[in-house]
Amino acid sequence: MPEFTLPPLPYAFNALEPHIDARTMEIHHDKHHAAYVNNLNAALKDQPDLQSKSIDDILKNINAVPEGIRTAVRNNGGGHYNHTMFWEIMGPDGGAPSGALADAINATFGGLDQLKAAINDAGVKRFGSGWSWLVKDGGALKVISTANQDCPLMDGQYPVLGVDVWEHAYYLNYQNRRPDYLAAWWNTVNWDAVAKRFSG
Ligand code: MN3
Repeated sequence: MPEFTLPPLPYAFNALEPHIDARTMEIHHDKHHAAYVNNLNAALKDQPDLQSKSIDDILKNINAVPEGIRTAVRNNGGGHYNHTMFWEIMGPDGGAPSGALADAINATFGGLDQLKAAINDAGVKRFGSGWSWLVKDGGALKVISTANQDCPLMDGQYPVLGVDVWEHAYYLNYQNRRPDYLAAWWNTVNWDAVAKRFSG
């Protein structure tokens, strides 16, 4: 049967230092993300129809998942998708938004600094665990946050960029200082990858 698999991290564990430390990246990818993949496969073990779908399609139609496994698929399927995106939109080379993405950020938020402030604010205000996102909602860009591993795809929105604000994403380096982690995190954003998601 087809199974979901843990994608390899597209750079070394220490590639995002000093902003995100190697040990955090190793645990986050090899333990946390791996567990979401394993638990998703376990939840879908008797569901050949769902096994043959993409994770995107499963999340977009989360209410079509049988009730008995829906919470497990929501949490672990969301966790799989969200982390796959998270690794993709980070990288050691940084850069800045350009082209159509930069234009849309300027038109919607007034500039990159304002977008960062909105994402950071949504991330700081997310009580407990979750994510802060830049999403496409119809034709519009919006900043939202979600709880747990909920994914914007579940609400018909497309995640252009998202930052994990679970403590496991930052606790070793930043302890309880989520605002400091969020401020540093922007140094790790791979804007070319974000632009691909924006135009895709
Ligand atoms: Mn995480």
